[in-house]
Amino acid sequence: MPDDPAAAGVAHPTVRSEIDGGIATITLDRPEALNALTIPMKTELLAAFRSIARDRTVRAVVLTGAGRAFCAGQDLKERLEPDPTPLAVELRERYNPIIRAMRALPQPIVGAINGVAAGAGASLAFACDLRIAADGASFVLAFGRIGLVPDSGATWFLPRLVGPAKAAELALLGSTVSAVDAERLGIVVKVVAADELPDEARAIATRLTELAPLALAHTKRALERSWSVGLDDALEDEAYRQGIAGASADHAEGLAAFLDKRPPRFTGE
Ligand code: LHQ
Repeated sequence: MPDDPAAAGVAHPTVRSEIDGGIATITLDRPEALNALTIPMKTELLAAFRSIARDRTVRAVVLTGAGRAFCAGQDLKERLEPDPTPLAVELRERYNPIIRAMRALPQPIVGAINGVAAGAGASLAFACDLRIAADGASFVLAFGRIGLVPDSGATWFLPRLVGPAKAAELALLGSTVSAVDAERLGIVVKVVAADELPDEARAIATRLTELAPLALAHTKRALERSWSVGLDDALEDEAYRQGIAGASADHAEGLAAFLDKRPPRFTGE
């Protein structure tokens, strides 16, 4: 699959990626269809994450949607076009690489959930490291309503975010989770007024840009790994990662800044 959206024949980009002050903001940009995911859009989104992964000037990422929705999941109208890609192939070749790229990204991703996140759109939100939501946002596990199974990581993320009992309820009943309930369940860290969401998301991302990039990348990886290993392995993994972080220039800078009573200036080295 081409990495370059232009090579994929994309006339009007449906994913915007802007970098400013060490923060990459990725905006899903098909508001007329509630940012439902088409093939070009998935190609562009994957390309955006791959490009950010290589960009050492980016310290944090914000993922959001244009208009009133975060993302309505798979574009269902595209599925009705002649000869659609079989679903298993679509997932393996287009959705799963995006989820893997998000989880493998060294930089933390803040999901700024501006509106409804449905189906694979909810999965995209779950794949972020942190989420904040606008007060009108919601999460809809819409898969069952159209005879499908939760996908793009939803069955993996959901029990980890909300516990097995609530995950079963949400996945099986496909209930809509309001922003307030999402905060109560721990899916989002904060709910804010819609017009405050971009600034709030940027404020969280800015805090992340002020931390040591290497340590953040290892923290993200260690948290992820903790789900598949026992305590013994987790302890060893922490020791391994701390060995790397402890030998970094950023750790020396953190110590020096503490002693000097000044903010640290981390470089990622
Ligand atoms: C849409 C969509 C949409 C196209 C709103 N597609 N146009 C992965 C692998 C491959 C294939 C299968 O699926 C998957 C995973 C999935 O993502 S499955 C789940 C797919 N998503 C859904 O089932 C959600 C469908 N959408 C809805 O249920 C509603 O639109 C929600 C609850 C998101 C929002 O409802 P409303 O606020 O009432 O908006 P609306 O329904 O009026 O939608 C506004 C427009 O957006 C409308 O277009 P129109 O031209 O009539 O104004 C919709 O057709 C369009 N739209 N979702 N997924």
